[in-house]
Amino acid sequence: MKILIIITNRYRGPIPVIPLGACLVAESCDRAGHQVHVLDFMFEREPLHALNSLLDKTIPDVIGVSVRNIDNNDMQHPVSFYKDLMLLIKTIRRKTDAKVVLGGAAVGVMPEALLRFTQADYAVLRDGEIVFPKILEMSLMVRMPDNIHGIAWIEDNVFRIHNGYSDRFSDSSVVPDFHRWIDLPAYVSRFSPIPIQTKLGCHFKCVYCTYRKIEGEDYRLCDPQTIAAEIVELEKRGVGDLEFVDNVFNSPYDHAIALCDSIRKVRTNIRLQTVELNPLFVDDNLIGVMEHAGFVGIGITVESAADAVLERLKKGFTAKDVYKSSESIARHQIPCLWIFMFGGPGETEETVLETLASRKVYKPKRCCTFHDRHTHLSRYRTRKHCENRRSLEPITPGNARAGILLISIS
Ligand code: B12
Ligand code: SF4
Repeated sequence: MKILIIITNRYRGPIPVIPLGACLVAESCDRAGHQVHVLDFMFEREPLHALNSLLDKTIPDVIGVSVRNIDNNDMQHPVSFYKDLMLLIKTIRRKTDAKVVLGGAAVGVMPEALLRFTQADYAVLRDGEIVFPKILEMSLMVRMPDNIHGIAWIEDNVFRIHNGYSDRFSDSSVVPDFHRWIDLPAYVSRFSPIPIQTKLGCHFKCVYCTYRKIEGEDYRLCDPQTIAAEIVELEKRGVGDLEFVDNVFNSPYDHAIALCDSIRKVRTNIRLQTVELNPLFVDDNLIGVMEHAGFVGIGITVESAADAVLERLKKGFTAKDVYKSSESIARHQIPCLWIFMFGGPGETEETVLETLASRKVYKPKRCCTFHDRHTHLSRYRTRKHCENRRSLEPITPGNARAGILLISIS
């Protein structure tokens, strides 16, 4: 079959993210014997024009639409990306009878709303490289078979869903040959590291998190040696920077240790990074093996160092764990990005001050605060509490409503 995969993401903040998932889907369709074309909107000046010209030349049987972001998650300057899908779908419908299948992280978060909004034929909730080729197998797609897990559709105005997860790491590749599908140099020249995923699933229950909806609660782990072998291949192809995009890098702890050991053994020079450490599983052993594996930067999202807030956010760790992890990190050389979020449930003047006091242990060299213009927490003036920092925007009285994000580098 002729397949077109459209990568709709054009957002470039903080970096233009390399579309790992959509490329994995393209490659698995190719392996299944389909004729695959990828249209990446990221660097297209006029994306709809590019789509129109393509559809003038060739009519695909099925069009997969990859949707990563619903919005920009920015309360001060909100942008809704999903609205752009309307014109895209209209263009497709005007030019072709192709079935339209939505996929991507956004679809895992809100499949019904996106199906209803776009009127697409099907939504793939996750694991696209396994699920999408199965949909293609039913060439006419007259009805959905019961044995495909991870799809949804609207039938007689009723939302239908087949939940469930696939064993993604069993036989499909972990890193696609990006050059075949996208303009990789254009991404790399804008400081985008190559993304790699070593696990799916998270058993924590943080109240604000969508990741379990996308990936599930049960862990699905990739064999550490497979990842190490992929990294060797990537280095041969000239890759310099790689980022682990796991929901939490260091849980399960044993998997993270085994992974770092495997990477250390293959002696790569690739610069590794992750911003997804959980303080509960940070100790000297972990940071040591990460340094030996080639990590040049890490990030830890603790949100708060006050028990009253951590408990209400259901983070699954305590302020004591935050302190313990910061002591371990401070004993090593690796630069660490500390990410806090103020204004969550249970936040008071005392809890803000408690969290800011933790800087004495992790000793930030620089701090930036991003905050909602109208948050009443503004009066706590994080600026006053950070030493040697460059504050992007001081928090001033009178610019208040809900959340402040504090990012510090130690
Ligand atoms: C790692 C990550 C980041 C990293 C990316 C680092 C990097 N080098 O890639 C950083 C921190 C930079 C980042 C930034 C942002 N992120 Co982010 N990120 C993630 C995270 C944790 C993993 C994404 C990932 O790479 N997954 C691995 C790949 C393999 O999976 P995938 O892309 O989803 O693809 C699979 C399926 O979706 C499907 N699929 C994908 N395409 C297609 C196409 C078809 C046709 C089909 C059938 C299937 C299909 O199959 C694929 C393979 O199984 C997700 C949450 C999550 N658990 O998914 C959030 C997530 C995607 N991010 C999100 C957001 C909002 C953002 C930001 C806008 C935040 C901000 N304001 O800065 C930016 C946007 C960046 C950009 N330029 O687009 C949201 C998107 C949903 C929403 N609410 O809008 C998510 C879901 C988290 C959340 N808040 O809910 N992010
Ligand atoms: S640990 Fe991370 S991925 Fe897991 S539920 Fe909490 S925020 Fe989500």
